[in-house]
Amino acid sequence: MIYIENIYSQEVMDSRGNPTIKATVVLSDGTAESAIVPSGASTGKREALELRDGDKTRFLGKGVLKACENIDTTISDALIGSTPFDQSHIDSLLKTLDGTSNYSNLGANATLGVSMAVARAAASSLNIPLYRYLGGANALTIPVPMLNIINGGSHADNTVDFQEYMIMPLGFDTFKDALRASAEVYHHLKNILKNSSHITSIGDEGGFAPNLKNNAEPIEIILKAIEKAGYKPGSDISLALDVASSEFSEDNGIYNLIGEGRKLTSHELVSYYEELVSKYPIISIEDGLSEDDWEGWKYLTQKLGDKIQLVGDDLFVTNKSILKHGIEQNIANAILIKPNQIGTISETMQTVRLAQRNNYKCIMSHRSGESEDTFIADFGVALNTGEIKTGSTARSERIAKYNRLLQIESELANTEYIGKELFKTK
Ligand code: 2PG
Ligand code: MG
Repeated sequence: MIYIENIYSQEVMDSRGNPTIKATVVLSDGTAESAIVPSGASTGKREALELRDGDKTRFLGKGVLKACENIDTTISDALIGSTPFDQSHIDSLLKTLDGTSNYSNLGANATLGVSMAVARAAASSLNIPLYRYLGGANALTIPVPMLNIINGGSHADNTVDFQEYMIMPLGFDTFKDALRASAEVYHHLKNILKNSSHITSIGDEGGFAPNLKNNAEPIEIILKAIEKAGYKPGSDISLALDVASSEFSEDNGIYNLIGEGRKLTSHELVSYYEELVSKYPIISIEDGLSEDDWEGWKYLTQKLGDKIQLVGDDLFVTNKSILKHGIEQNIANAILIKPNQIGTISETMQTVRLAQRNNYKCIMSHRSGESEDTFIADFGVALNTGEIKTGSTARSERIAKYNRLLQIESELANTEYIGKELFKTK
């Protein structure tokens, strides 16, 4: 019987130059696999706890040595000897060991690193790809990418309030063609920005971060880039926004669009979205209202829920209990899936199952602080999420995931790229 023989960790670096955790799991058959945990900047209040040392003399307080120690001692002591082939058992052990609802003892960065590394080691020991191990024979859908090509908000130091302006290449038959078209749009976008004397430096997720006069201007420029690249906005390539509005909502419920120099109520912001959606081919808005504005979310869903995808990220934080409340109250119609918001692979899968049972769309997602780890590419295929958000077509930590999806598409005989049917009924 194959069992977990050793677990250890290392403090490594993420794409923003901050430390993060690499966990390694060694099995009794000699298999050794590692996983690196990502980290967010615009984090939701109710996310599982990311344990940081707080020692200002190292990495400005962001070290993760305590979380590493938790892996090397408490977690490793409890898991050594267990089978790696029962992910749900491993993850319940982690949950019980921590004893809190949000991993505030061990740190969700510690538990997720181990949870991912166990899954990877199990797949590797069986000599099957990770997506096949996690998803079985039914794992065949290559997710449609949401590519964040203009960055604003807390991912860039520019004047744009909305955090992410994404393109969704829906009108293609393969992921490969969809990605090529997206890269072409990205290059045209760069030329357009350059020719109009905007800076072409990039933000945390590889999108450009120009200073623009309002939050609609990025949309206009992206539409030009799509056309310049020879594609049709709205049929070949549609637009998606992550407003990340919790970042600019004030305690009194007012949304402060600093870049535009105006303050809006929740209802006024919804009217602004209605205007944008009627004018432009926007098919998805994420975190349109803040994580605390559930009344506003109800209104937003009434107004736009049958027209476009409304995604809860900070709102649901990949948490099945919070998602359940959202479903009961008819809030949003899609959920962003970030494993490190909830702390283990099994809990992430539970949330996806709940969403899928209730016809909420799921989008597998990276964090703004990433690494070369490609786990989410396999995970998105495994769970048939149909959509993935993992940055623009630049920066290696983003490209690593797209390249992994290219590889999966090429090695599988009967993959499905479902861009054309994703929003058919909308
Ligand atoms: C988001 C994410 C990823 P962060 O808000 O959706 O794009 O950003 O990881 O900073 O929360
Ligand atoms: Mg978000």
